Amino acid sequence: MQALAHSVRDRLIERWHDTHQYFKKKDPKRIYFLSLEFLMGRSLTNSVTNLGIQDQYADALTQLGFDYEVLAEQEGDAALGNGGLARFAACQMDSLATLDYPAWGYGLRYQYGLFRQIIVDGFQHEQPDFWLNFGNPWEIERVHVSYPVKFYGTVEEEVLNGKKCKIWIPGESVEAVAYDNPIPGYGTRNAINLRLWAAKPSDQYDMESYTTGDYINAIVNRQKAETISNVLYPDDRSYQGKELRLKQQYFFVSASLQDIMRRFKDLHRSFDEFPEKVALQINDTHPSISIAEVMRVLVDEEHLDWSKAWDIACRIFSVTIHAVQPEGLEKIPVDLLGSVLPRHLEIIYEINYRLVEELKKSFGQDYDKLSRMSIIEEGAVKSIRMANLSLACCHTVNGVSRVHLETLKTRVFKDYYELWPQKFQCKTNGVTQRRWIVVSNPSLCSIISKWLGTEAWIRNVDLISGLREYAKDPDLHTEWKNMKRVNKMRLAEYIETLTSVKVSLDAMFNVQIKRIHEYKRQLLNMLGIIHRYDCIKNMDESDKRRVVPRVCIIGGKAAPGYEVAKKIIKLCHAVADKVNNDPDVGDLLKVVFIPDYNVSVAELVIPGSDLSQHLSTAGHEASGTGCMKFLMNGCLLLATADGSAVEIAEEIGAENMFLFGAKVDEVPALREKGTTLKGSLQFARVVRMVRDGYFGFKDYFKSLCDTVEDGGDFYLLGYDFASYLEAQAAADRTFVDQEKWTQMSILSTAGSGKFSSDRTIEEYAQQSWGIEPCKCPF
Ligand code: GL4
Repeated sequence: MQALAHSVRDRLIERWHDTHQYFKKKDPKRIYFLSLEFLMGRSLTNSVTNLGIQDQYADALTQLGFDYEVLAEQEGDAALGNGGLARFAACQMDSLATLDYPAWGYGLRYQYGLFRQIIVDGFQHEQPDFWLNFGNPWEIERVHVSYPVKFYGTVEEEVLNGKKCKIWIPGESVEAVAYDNPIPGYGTRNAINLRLWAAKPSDQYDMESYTTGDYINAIVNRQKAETISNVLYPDDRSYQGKELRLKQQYFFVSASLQDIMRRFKDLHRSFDEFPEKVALQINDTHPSISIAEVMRVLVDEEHLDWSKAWDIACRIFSVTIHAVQPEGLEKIPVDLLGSVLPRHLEIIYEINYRLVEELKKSFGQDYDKLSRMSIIEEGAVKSIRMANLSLACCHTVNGVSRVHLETLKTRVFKDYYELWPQKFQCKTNGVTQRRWIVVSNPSLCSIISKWLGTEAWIRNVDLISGLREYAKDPDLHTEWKNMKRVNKMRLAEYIETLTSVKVSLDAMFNVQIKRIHEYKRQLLNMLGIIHRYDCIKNMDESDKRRVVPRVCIIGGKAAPGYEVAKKIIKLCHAVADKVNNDPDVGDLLKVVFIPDYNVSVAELVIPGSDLSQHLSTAGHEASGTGCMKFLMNGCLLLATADGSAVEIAEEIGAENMFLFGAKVDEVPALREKGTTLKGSLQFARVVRMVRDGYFGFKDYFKSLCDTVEDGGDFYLLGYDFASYLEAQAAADRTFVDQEKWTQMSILSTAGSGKFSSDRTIEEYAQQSWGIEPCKCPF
């Protein structure tokens, strides 16, 4: 595998090198994509596919006595991210390369990726992911590309050319070393760069201790420097008020901006041209300290006037918000920021002062509004609102689905929307069909190309709608069903190897794979399964013959400190234990928890699924991208009208999916009603079964049951339960009619074109970044 990977890497490097020479020669405006997380998964098959050399490699390996697929399976995942946000960043890189945009990705090269999930007696345990232990063939270490990144210290005043200015005297310096990861486009020679920074001790680091003889301490301090890029925070939503996290953010932002400015200065003298050459994309609020850093460099180091520098900053930055709730937005305590980055704190205060003066012109003395819009949050812990910093500066603020943008406009950033409506834009997420069809479902890929008579859809996915014409064609149906069966067989083997559970290929494979979270309602899924189990137990043999057999597959990681999510994982296992060993049930129902869900597991599970579930309480999933991958693979969707599912229904027709549950605008009123809302009797019964210890662990599950009862049902499981069961029943009825099911499946794939990250990237390029393709000649 290593040898194979190194050989492919050589091909990659040629293109990557040529692309950068070409970009340098043409000097187009570049997009720099700053993200604290990239979930790249495996690289081998993606690279050989995009380079168009898969057949040659497979042949050559056969001659050497190896099997390409077996080798490809050996590769581990690069898991430098948590979930959807990070995988979306990876899909965007693929589209940027394929569409020939002059783009760079910047992030952190974590020593430990997202934890590995192991299950012991049904409980999640976390183990570190030593993904770099045997080296990473896909990266190129650039020892000569390194920059010092400074922390702590003090700010002093200096007089320069008769003008007072501030200078930062840092207290600590850490070296950022570049590791380059080539990202090949498909059907193009372009290969762009994802540059990840690793922290190394600086040479000047604490030289004093060496000279004063404090040798041991000097070495311990050197080691501390490396901890900055050591570990990825494993929680994808709540903000951690941690010094290390802030240092990670500033570390990658500072190194990236030094790199970007160096590249700019190689060819340009004046920063007046900066906005014509540079677009900076802030992926969620994590990199927003870059705004203060750009101001610091332009004002303190390049000696530009404040207003000139601010004008430049406002023209280069755009941000995408991925959160739904105001609580999900990052706040950094003022004391912490002031200690780690004292000059940046001053700059943020200055930005805020000018912002509030500006706001007063529009809102007068409306102090409530002014305090809501301020970058500084007063309160028990005085904090910096990183989202407000981004809003004040960025020319574009993007939401990730139409529903999400509406939430940003009407709730989360209402005041800002009223002031600057033109900044707010919708860029519905997408996923790359290269990885999610071509790489992970080669049989489907061949079918699509055969029926469309072209492979052009791999670069121009709108063509995929051409399948609609054949949605009723019996020959296509046969091929489609065969493809699904083969994929299910592969998945069934995987399930048996991992869990020893044998599943029937005739059953409907019903899947929910994603991070475990209360709002994603894996608990609703489990309660639905318990209801189904309970029904089967109470049936006579003739009723049983009418039951559609189901394999319920669940997978996902819970953040290590998230107790409720961990209890849900345990409940999955407790229910699985009972159901799978019940002879009354047999093949009518199987429950499987797939451990250590990650990108490569998704590549296996998605093509083998019949039905996929997206159950977030309406208004809570900003977009969701898993549903798009299932859609592309012709799996039917059972979903709430939330995030991108609303747009999917528009594309494929609501009649081709199973929608259920309260709508976004109904949710607040339902919550108001609170205790007066009654879940159905069926709901009460299944919760009681868990409470009474039917699946064991009675005391352990008590608090989990409490979350959905006694008026505390914040995510409205009780309210949505009846309509959820109805949607499940509708799925059963349709599954019995295989022709109808297959037709809906074909229409799902045919309607998935809009949900390609190629479309998303084109929208960003045109509406936010103002960049043009720059195609390297072959
Ligand atoms: C997320 C959203 O929760 C998810 O709906 C969205 O699809 C994704 C990419 O935009 O971003 N936000 C966070 S935080 N994690 C996510 O996965």
